[in-house]
Amino acid sequence: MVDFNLTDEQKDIRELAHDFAEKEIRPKAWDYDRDSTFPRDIIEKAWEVGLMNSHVPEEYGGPGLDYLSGCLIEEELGWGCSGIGTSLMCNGLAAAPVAIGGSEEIKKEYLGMLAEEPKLASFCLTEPDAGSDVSAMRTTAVKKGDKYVLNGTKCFITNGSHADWYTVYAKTDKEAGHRGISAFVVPRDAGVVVDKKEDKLGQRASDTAMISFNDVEIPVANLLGEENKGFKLAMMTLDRTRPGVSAMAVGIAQAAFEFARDYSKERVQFGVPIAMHQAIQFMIADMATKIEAARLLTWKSGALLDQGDRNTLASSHAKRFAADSAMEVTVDAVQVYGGYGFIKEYPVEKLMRDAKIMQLYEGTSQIQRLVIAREVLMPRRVDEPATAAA
Ligand code: COS
Repeated sequence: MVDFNLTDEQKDIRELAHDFAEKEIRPKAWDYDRDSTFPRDIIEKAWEVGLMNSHVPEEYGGPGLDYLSGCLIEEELGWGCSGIGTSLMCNGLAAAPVAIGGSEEIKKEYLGMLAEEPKLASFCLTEPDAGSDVSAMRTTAVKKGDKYVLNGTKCFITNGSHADWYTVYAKTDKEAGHRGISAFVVPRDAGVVVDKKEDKLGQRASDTAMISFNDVEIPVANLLGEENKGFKLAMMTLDRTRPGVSAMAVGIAQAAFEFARDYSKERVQFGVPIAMHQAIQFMIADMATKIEAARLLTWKSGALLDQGDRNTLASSHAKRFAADSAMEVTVDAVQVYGGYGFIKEYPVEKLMRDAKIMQLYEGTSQIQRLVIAREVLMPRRVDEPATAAA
């Protein structure tokens, strides 16, 4: 039976996240965006109130929340500021492969670290020549005795300049394509080098860095899952994190919608508030429908995980639709503001800039369409059950 009601716990966590976004994020969001300020102070507060590391299981000290609750949190943080929200949620992306593939010792050490202190972790998949095409990566991990030695460069790494540890994908068999990739946990002090911080169009409060590994040695115990099975681990991770990205896109769209709705009731043209003009009403109506539909797809993609079902198709539907809708809704919000929408003194141009990355990171809108097309055109190609603990 389909039930759109949230549990009392889910309502409470949503309220906590909304309250946090309103009181701690919103007052600083536009300044941090302008100055590209890393929100360390907000990260510490969010960690303190329990809004970080949502899916780290209780046995490793985390809150062990369900995926739908994670989506509720991400929507509210995205409503507050998606740049700051991305900084807060990035640990989830790095932690998922550890939770799925790490040994008991590795989980205790690295997931435990996130639960014990407001530490940060980054997910390192993308490279300058390997974005959508993950298999084209060039970073290598060569086994030497009881160590792996890593060499290579990763780019667009969220929280890369600040992370305490990194989940890194590297080739362990250069000839084997996607079947030659393995995943590792790499502590920062193993010798990770931060090459540069990117200057971005949007989400300017989030840190996006290029990092490199030059003969970085890590113990063989830091391998996640089996050698050469890292590609699947990455895909299973993205299945689990795309619902949260979708939720953040819904949050951006919701924020833009609220600003545009309120402004349309205040701004007078031709003798009446512009909300009285059908041209504006239809834009507001379309925004509302897109947000509602995106939220429902997002909830479904999270709820499937909570039921232990595979959600590859649902998470690509949600990510594709929510990201594209956030872009459309924020563009329309600027339109409702007219010329003022183009001015930085008004809030909506930031949201339009922030929305763009939702169509790019964690798989572009085109990659989501590719996944959807494969899933609907071909029989199911993978049969791993989802594990709600990850
Ligand atoms: N769960 C588990 N396994 C999966 C999977 C999933 N969701 N999707 C694919 N696989 C498996 C396949 O079953 C296949 O397994 P075999 O080795 O047994 O054949 C293997 O992974 C390779 O799959 P596929 O042939 O589909 O790989 P492609 O190289 O065609 O790549 C896409 C697939 C394009 C979907 C993938 O590379 C991708 O998601 N790219 C985007 C990456 C991304 O999001 N980057 C953003 C960086 S993170 S911020």
